[in-house]
Parts: sequence; structure tokens; C-alpha cells
Amino acid sequence: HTPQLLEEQERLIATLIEAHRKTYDASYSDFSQFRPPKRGDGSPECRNATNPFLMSLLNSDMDELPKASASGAEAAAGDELSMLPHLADLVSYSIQKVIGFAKMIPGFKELCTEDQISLLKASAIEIIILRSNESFTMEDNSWTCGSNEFKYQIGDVMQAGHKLELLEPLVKFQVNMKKLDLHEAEHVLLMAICLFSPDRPGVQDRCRVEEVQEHLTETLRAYIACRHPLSCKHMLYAKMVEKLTELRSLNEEHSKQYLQISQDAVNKEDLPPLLLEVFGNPTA
Ligand code: BIV
Repeated sequence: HTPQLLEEQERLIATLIEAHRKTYDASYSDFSQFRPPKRGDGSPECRNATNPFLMSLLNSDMDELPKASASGAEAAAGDELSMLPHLADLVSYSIQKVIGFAKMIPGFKELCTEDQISLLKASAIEIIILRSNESFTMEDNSWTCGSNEFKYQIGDVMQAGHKLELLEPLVKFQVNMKKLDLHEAEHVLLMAICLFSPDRPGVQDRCRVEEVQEHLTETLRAYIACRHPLSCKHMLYAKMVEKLTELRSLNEEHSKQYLQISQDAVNKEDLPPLLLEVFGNPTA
């Protein structure tokens, strides 16, 4: 049977789209306020030390710089976690936006604060991965947020301490999401459904969360059935649910990697307080 989009469901979708638009600035104009990206491209200002070449000669038995190092490739590898301050600021900023989005979803504010916190802590990285699809481009598999300075590639995330093997599934996820070619209504419903997952650790009132999630999934199914063109709605709902499963495993990988990064980070100020609160603080 073909479900109908009820007036109430129409209003819900309009509310979610409005909430997303208010919290996702597609001009990315705030990004210049983050600590600047350092890509270790070999330029002197991209290295930690004031005298990187002198330093490496003094600290080794060599009396000549290797070619690769002089051209910058090795210097980048030596500049550990150089992208961490910028990406940590980007993620911290995004968490704030996700919180703003959550607060505008009908039913969220009605939950007790503890449950609001449990849901946000567990889903923040998943919703960030989902919302970032808007800046992701299949042209060069990057998240392009304006100028080259704010174009993020796999290598940049590696320079924040993430492992290449785990970044490949993330990029694959982004490509497959892009291919689903979701309508804005579907995109915002998916983020809301992800947030209202009753099985997150620490959730007390699972029934309330489940009720809201079921209402959101019913709305998504109805939307796809009546608004999505016949030729491509085939299996779309099932594919979207599959994305939620993939997000769980990316989330799990992120937690492990984040723990490692936060332990490795020499400058503890690299991680903003909100990040420590949401993803955990190993020194607390
Ligand atoms: O769309 O461990 C959005 C707003 C814009 C830009 C944007 C891009 C997202 C990106 C690019 C947004 C940089 C690296 C990010 C990626 C999404 C996820 C990834 C932030 C944020 C994360 C997670 C890596 C997951 C993995 C590989 C499974 O809002 C990097 C997280 C970095 C820290 O762990 C240090 C916090």
C-alpha cells in the first residue's frame, strides 16, 4: 500500500528542514575562526621547529638532508597531529550545531536532560558524518568547504591522527551516501532518526525515544512513497536503514581512534573542552 503524507508529517518535515538550515551554514564562513589548518606541506611555517633542517641534521648522524625531506614529503610525516587543532575545532563547532539541531526536533526537549545527553554523546559523531555529506564532493573525494584551506582530504584527517585503513570506509560511506542523492527532507529525517536511537548506552526512557523514532521512520517511509520518483525509490528506505548500521561501526572505530589520539596528544589544549566532554577525557 502507499501511505499518505499526513498534514502533521508535512509539518514535521518542514520543522526539521528549518532546524537544519538554521544550524548548517553552507557558506562555511565561521571556519576562519578555527585554529588554522596545518598541512605539513614542507613550508617552514608548517613545521613545529623554528629550524627544522638544522634540527634534523643535529639530531642524526647524517650530514646531508635526504631529498624527500628537503622537498617536504618527510617533513609532513614528522609533523605529527598537525591538523588536530583545526579538525578538533571543526568537530567541536559541529557538535554545537548538532545540539542546536537536536533542540529543535519535536520531542527532544521533552526528554529528561540525562537522556538528551546520552543520545547526543552517542550520536554526535554519526550526525557529523551524515551532515558532512553536504560538503563532500565525489569530484575529488574531499569535503570542500569553500577555499582550498578548508578542503579536507584523507591525508588531512590522517594528520589529525586517524589511520588510513579506517578512513577508507569513511570515504566509501560518503560516496555511497552521495549516490543515494537524498532529498533534503530525507537527509534531515535520517539525522533525526539517528539521534533518536533507543538502544544508546545510558538511555533511561527507551520507550519515549522509540516512540519518537518510530514516528520519524513512518514519516520517512511515507515521504519516500509519495514524493520520491518511482524509478529511484526502489529500496531507498532499506538503503537508508543500512546507512545507520554502517554509522554504528564508523562510530565504534572513531571512539577507539579518538582515545588513542587523545592519549598521544602532547598539547592537551589541542582538544576543546566540549570534545573532551562528548568523546571522553582520558586524563580526567
Ligand atoms: O560539512 O575515525 C560538518 C560541516 C562541513 C564540514 C565537515 C566535514 C567533516 C569531515 C572532514 C563537518 C574532516 C574529518 C571529519 C569528517 C567527518 C568525520 C571526520 C570531521 C564536520 C572525523 C571522524 C573520523 C572517523 C574515523 C576515520 C572512523 O559538520 C574526524 C574526527 C577528528 C577527531 O577524532 C580528532 C575529533
